[in-house]
Amino acid sequence: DIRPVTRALLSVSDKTGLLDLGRALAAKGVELLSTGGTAAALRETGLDVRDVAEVTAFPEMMDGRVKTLHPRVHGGLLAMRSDEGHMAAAAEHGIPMIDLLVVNLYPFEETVARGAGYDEVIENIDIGGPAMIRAAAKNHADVAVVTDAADYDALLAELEQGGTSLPFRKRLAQTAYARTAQYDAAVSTWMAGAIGEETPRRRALAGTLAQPLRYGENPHQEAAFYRDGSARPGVASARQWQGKELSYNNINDTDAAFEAVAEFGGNAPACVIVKHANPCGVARGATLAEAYARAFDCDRTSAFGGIVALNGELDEATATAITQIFTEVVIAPSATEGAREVFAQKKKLRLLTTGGLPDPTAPGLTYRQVAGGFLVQGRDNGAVGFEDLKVVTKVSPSEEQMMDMLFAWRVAKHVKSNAIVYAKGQATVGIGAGQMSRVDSSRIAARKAADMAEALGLTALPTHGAAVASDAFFPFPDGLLAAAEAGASCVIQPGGAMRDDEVIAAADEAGLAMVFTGMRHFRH
Ligand code: 93A
Repeated sequence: DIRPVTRALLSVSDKTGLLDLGRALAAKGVELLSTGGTAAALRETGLDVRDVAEVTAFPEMMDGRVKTLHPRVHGGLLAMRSDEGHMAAAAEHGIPMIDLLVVNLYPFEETVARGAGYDEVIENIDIGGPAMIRAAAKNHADVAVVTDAADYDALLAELEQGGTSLPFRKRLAQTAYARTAQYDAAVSTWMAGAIGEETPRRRALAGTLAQPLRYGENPHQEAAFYRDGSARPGVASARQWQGKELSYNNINDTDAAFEAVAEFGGNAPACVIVKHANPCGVARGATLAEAYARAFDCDRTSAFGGIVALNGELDEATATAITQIFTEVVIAPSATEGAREVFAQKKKLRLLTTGGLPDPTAPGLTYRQVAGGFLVQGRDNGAVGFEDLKVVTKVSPSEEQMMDMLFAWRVAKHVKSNAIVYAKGQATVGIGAGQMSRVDSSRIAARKAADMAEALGLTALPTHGAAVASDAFFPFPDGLLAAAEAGASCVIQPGGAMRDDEVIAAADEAGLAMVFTGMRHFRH
């Protein structure tokens, strides 16, 4: 199953490694066919190249939109060498056999990434390249197709043995189809954004490999990180200034932290500390350093080895405070030189800057895999403001309570369900995450608040007078009563339970103020 290569077609936008490859092929006596720019580059080094235009007897036309889309090209890629009929047709129509195809596509993803306009992006949709790649990959029984410069060396090694082997051609074909699938998915994703139609119902799933990861959630799991080409500021597009390579869990946690901090906009300092994809401390402050200190105070134990997300420029004072304990990753829109110098002392600490904050209300899609399929949904971009809150109790909340309730609510959106969040003075004081029962989450949040009081030597429980948020409605009064017992003074929750009346009555009885958001924030 070794196939010698007598003729190769090279058509590449990214000309990395092209000249070495061309020289090596020519040295083995391979005839080189090429399109305009590729042919010119090869000729410049003195290589003999035949223009595809000569083979097709058509010039490249329409600004290059039609170069290789011709039976003399596609016949040479698709003809089964073992089929007499195919070979007779090729002979009759003067179709030369192409044994090797080397193509990389118009840089569509890069063009989108640098913010090019609609028409320029459209012009960078490659048509002839994917058509040839798919043809050659289908016919891998006879033809080798290389779509990744990283495979040039392996190709030359195969040719040393007189030709390409079938297993090698199969692997190349599989890589080739992954590339065209990614490419079309990138086009579809970009178009969805361009026309404002980011619907989960018509979505191609694919991404571009950003980096292979050392391992996955656990060391025995293989893993890789893909970019989906979205322009959203975040961990996927961030610049890493220093520190160890990001791990799978780092990326997941950093994303959770940065998405959560973006909830507070960029106008006033805010900080989120995340552990195991859940916030363990969230706070606003007069300065970023103060916001960090207050977030840290919520749960000093869990913050150890955590991920810190900031909504503003990391400054020296905040950087210094962060380096006092072991921190895995810090992510912020930007960082001052002074802050970077402080971090430079901590070689392992990863610092990421994103250039901006994502818009929490922006549309987009999220994915989750289940056995045999994917679940796709619109991002949870729901946000409530003061005007959406409905007071349902006899007691009306004060302005300060309203602010704390909304703060707790925004945090609860980023806590795994069942989520219960206590907040006071624009800082969390107790977070209960990820329990199967809402009452358990309430109890845990209250216990965390008691731990905080002990750690900080507070005389009163920090839940005293706090706002409490629940990501979904209280089905029974028990969860709410647990919050009242812990000292909460006001409650924010979606409402809509069958027993809302009972829950409201219990709140009135306990003298609590309660508001309904009319929106739920499950996060599983
Ligand atoms: O505009 S195209 O879709 N029309 C074609 O017929 C065609 N054939 C190859 N683009 C086409 N290509 C692409 O041209 C290749 O995929 C490659 O990326 C690029 C190489 O062009 P050049 O050799 O002129 O630099």
